[in-house]
Amino acid sequence: MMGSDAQTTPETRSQTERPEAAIFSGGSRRLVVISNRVPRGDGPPGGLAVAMKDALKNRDSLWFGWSGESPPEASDDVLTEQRGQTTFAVTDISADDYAGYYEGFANRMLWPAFHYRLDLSRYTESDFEAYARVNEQFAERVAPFIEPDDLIWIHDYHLIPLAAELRARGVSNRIGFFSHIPFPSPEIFHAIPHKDRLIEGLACCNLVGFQSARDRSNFERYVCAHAHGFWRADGRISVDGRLVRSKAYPIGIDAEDFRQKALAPEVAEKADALVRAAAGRKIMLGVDRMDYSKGLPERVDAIETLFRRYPELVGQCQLIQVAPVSRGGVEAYANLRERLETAVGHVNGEFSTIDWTPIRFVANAVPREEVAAMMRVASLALVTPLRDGMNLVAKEYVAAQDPDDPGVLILSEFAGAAEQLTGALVINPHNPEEQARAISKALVMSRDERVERYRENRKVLAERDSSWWSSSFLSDLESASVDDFAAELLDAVDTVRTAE
Ligand code: GDG
Repeated sequence: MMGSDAQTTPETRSQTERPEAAIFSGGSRRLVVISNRVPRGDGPPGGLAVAMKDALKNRDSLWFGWSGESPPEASDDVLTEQRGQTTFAVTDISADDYAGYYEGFANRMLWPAFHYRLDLSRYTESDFEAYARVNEQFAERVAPFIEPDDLIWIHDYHLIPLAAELRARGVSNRIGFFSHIPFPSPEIFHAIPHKDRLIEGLACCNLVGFQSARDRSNFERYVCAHAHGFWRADGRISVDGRLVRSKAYPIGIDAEDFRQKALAPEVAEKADALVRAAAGRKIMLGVDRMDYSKGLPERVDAIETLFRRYPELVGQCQLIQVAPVSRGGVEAYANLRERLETAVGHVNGEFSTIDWTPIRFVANAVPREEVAAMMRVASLALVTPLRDGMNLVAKEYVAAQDPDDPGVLILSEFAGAAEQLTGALVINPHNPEEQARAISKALVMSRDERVERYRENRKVLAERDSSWWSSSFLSDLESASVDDFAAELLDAVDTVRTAE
């Protein structure tokens, strides 16, 4: 159903009744974060936990998500644990639901489709039912914890319908959603089964955040062309009688913290060992989850092309590719591993000498400090996904560099990071010749040019760090009701003018 500008939804009504409170609230509201995974007390903090660090600092918060347990029969219990000012609340998902929701609809259907790989998308009705059911269960279980003034921030493609489920349960708080992965072009999105449920979920949010301007534009174009949405004068989109603001918030890192990691004494030893093992050869580095979106076979093709086109480089440089296996339960990932190992074996078989192999391939995760050490000593990094929401490796590589003698970042134009890191050598990963040319250029690039490119990238890292990311998202979410208040005033003025 197409919505009208003046339509007041239950949540906008309750917010506009007390606009002063919203204007003067000053960011002290409790934050409710909802994501598939919740940081664990033991173990190192995952990517999302690191990115959320500043958002959680000095404020009360609740972080809700999956416990990591999937027994055959899951109860609807929610276990809580207080750590500092944050309450972690977790719930089980039954084994069948987990298979359908996480491995099924989220990772066999949505992940490939959102990364432009409809050819790899696999749909079953029972997967979607499990996905919908888990979103309903999450809403049912988290709703009792939500207090009237809380800001709610939902993360990622596992939980797209969640906002609609919360609204259906009377939750009228401000809800924000952030998509860590790309939002595909309208033609691709249109092909996704149950796309209307996904759009409904996003439309139930006050704010929807994307990694890049391209993703935001794809979302808005889809909604306006296929879901009866329309742009309002205030920049928001009206869809199904709801108002949603969408905006790009490219996720950042704590660059200084990563630089310190790369400089730590125990890391320096690792770095020295790597340099010694390289015996004067330049190190090219790739660090990626083993995922078909990361352009790994294409990267191996480019290395083969490199040594064919530039035979003088044979024996002079080596690719260290770290690619820890992920999502082992999904077939496309097992196929990728096989394809990759064959391709690496082929290149190594073709070009290796007694004391040199072109590609060192590591399919296991490497400790974070070692990743930092490798980044510090690598002459170039290959970050060449076929599609990527952002790609944090690109940013980490820049952060780890020696400012006086930095390495070169080779970056796919299809990573969200390419909109920001203009000092990189930007390439099309589908073209092995272009990738090989960029590598050869990086290997001989003058120190002046490397420093200049590094400074350009480093500036972006400093200006758009993880703290900027979370605070700008939350401050826009916080002012959502102010937007509604202003919009209602404008509508009221229009009504008076029309009456006159
Ligand atoms: C999603 C989006 C978006 C990798 N191998 C090892 C290791 N890593 C670390 C990297 C980096 C992280 O994992 C990967 O982050 P990415 O951003 O590259 O990719 P996704 O996992 O696909 O993340 C992505 C991100 O969400 C955030 O919004 O940027 O676009 O797809 O930090 O360093 N870390 C360790 N050992 C490894 O072997 N310790």
